[in-house]
Amino acid sequence: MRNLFSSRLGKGKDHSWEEIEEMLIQSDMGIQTVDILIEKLKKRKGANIQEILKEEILALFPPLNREPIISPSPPTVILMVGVNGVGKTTTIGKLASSFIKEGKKVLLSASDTYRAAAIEQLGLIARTVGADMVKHQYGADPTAVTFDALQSALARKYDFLIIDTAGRMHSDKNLMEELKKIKRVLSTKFNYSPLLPPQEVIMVLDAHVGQNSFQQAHVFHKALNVTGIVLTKLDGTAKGGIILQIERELEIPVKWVGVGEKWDDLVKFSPRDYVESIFL
Ligand SMILES: Nc1nc2c(ncn2[C@@H]2O[C@H](COP(=O)(O)OP(=O)(O)OP(=O)(O)O)[C@@H](O)[C@H]2O)c(=O)[nH]1
Ligand SMILES: [Mg+2]
Repeated sequence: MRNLFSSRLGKGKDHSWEEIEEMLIQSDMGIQTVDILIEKLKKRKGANIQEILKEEILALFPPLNREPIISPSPPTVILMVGVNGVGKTTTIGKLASSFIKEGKKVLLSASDTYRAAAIEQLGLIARTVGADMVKHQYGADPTAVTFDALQSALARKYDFLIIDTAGRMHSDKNLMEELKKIKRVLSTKFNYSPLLPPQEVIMVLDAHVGQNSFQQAHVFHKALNVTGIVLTKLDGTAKGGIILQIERELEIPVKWVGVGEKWDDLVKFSPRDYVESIFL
């Protein structure tokens, strides 16, 4: 993500609009956003194109609430969803670790009963960060595991319950229905808080995927009403412009970004920091 534009927008260089447009498109912002940005840039005269771009990109971010939603009565339930391999389970470890550092009690639900070794992977994370875990056998109904986990979180007074789910393509109707069922069971059977569980439906996206992430988010949001996005793997060469497109067009706040594989490699997303980082 770093140095995305500055090396190509050297001071004192002249750039055609086509060049600037191409550069913005390559950042994954989406054509619509790029068009708006180019229109705005054309209206502004000034020698320092970098500074103007920074200001205009920042101004395009909508005023969304990017703070985590916390239930007034515990537990706060976080349902993690997304396609295969994007970093859902790793992000659960990062979130659990940060909550535990704040002195909170965290329970994990091994509701990915499908992928080989998924339960062991979550179990290892739980042991490492100091969380507890509810699990069933492989092949068990993920809704049943989730049900047990929330019952247990209520009975044993956990502050957070984080639910791991199996990766699934947004185009797979049956698996999307399964997620809807998990969500429905949480909010209809466990009415313990004015904010019905799950308080957060967090969709995890991989920054390397680029434009297809927008499609994924669109479909998951329609099915589940996603409350926040985590964009992972921004430590690589990915550009992250998709953040702007998702916030503008779907109005889902990006709450965190993943910047590595260690537990503390999860940072709260801020548009200002993002804009500064792409112009380093
Ligand atoms: N570099 C980097 N790697 C990451 C980040 N987040 C996750 N990963 C890596 O991405 C890979 C997949 O992570 P998982 O957490 O297992 O992904 P998942 O979405 O749970 O995968 P499935 O359960 O199989 O759908 C692992 O190798 C992680 O270490 C990140 O922010 N940066
Ligand atoms: Mg996983």
